[in-house]
Amino acid sequence: RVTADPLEIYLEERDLDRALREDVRTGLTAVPRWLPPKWFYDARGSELFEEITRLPEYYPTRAERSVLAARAGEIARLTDAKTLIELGSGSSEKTRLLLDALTAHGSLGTFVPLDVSVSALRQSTADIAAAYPGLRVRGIVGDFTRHLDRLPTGGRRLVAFLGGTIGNLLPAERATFLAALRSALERGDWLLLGTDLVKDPGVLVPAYDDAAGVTAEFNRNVLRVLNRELGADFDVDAFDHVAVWDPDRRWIEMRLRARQPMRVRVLDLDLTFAAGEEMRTEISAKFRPADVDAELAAAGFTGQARWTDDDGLFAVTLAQA
Ligand code: AVJ
Repeated sequence: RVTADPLEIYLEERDLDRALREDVRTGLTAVPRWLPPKWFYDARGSELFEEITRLPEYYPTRAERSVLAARAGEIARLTDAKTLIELGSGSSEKTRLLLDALTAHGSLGTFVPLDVSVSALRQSTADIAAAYPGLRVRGIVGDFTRHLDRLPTGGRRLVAFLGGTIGNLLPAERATFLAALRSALERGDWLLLGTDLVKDPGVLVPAYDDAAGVTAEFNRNVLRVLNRELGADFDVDAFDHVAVWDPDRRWIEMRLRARQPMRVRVLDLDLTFAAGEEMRTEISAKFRPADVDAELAAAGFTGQARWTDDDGLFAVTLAQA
């Protein structure tokens, strides 16, 4: 490698380890048990997620990409952004549409992807630095709920939070996150927010319970992470993948269901699972357009524009701080 390592590491190994232990202790001793979705994304989990985005049932990635393909030029003109920051950037694959448009528009100097997955960031920063010569690429390994104060400051920033990842936060966490993001920004900076929309459960549920079983493997991967990182002894294949639509809270809930009674040791915990016991591993909230406006307004953003794909599956909203 001739170029300098473009990653700024804010999530040190021991930091990550401490956060994982805390989450596991809190979540696995709660009733019902739960685990936060960010621990899905080790190298294997990030690959499985990329595989999910190519599944026929998983429409959000394709729908959002079609919006960005149609609107990236308009977004570049409206924002005139010098710095593009991407939260939860993963592979940054769809972000290339924004990078292309902002580069053509001529305003962009720096791209700052932030993600918890070191492996995904190493790959994406290297790929993007190679594809966009002249662009400064500064990857940040971090948690978007904790490291907003580490974002670069100054000069017409556009923060992209795509993929519907905001839906993985609980409503109260979303409000806290959006308010923190607003206060990390200067008036006039921009937020481009991707949100999946409420729709027929006949479309929603298969997107989180695909026929090929990739989402099931992705879900079970969190147990593999706990086994490897904490020396837990989960019998991973004894847990079934469950995806349910909650029409009142308007979110998809992913769970892992113990197929038989089990005893699991993790940290200093000795856990008993009953047959059929479920633990929650992710929520993925779906929005009505008015919900997005209300949540952005409550955090101090002004709505500027919203676009959806031709089938009305997914929304991309541009708001200003
Ligand atoms: C990328 C986090 C938004 O919630 O749809 C995909 C993750 N989980 N299938 C989502 C996910 C199950 C995805 N996000």
